[in-house]
Amino acid sequence: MFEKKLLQTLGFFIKDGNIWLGVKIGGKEFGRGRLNGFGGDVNPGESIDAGMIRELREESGFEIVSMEKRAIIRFFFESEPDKVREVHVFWIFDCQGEPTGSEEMTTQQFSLAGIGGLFDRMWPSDRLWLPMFLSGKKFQGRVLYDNPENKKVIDKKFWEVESF
Ligand code: 6OG
Repeated sequence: MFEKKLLQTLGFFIKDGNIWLGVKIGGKEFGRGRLNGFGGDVNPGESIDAGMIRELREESGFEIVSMEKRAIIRFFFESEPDKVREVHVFWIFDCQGEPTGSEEMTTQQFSLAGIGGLFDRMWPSDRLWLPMFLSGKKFQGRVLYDNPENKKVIDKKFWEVESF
């Protein structure tokens, strides 16, 4: 079994044809400089939903009004064989407040129509599952990378689910 399971959230706020993304500028080295949705580790004793709400507030300043879980993706790295990152991915429909960003993340909105042009700035497996996410499907998946520095996708599998 995997000795270390990191339970994490990842949320994409999508409204009026735009998607809000952040660039990690501080915090842990993992994923720094990449465009990504917002999220992070779920705290001990915290629900996954509450973790998502807190992370978006902390990283972007937005307060979630409505959201839905759409995917659970387990990310593995060959270089860390005993570790799995179980990432719960949310579609965020509506938020209140202003995007302030934070010391850890910048907050920017992009046209959803141009998402294909952003894949080069994201984690390399995002182009494999983000279109499925954006089409509104519910799914689970697993992705195996070589290591967090090189970020080469070795294997991947995604399958639709009715519910979680
Ligand atoms: P911190 O460890 O910085 O939060 N995350 C990933 N997102 C994508 N798109 N691809 C991955 O492939 C990911 N692994 C983790 C979960 C990490 C944040 O990054 C997400 C969290 O939102 C490896 O606290």
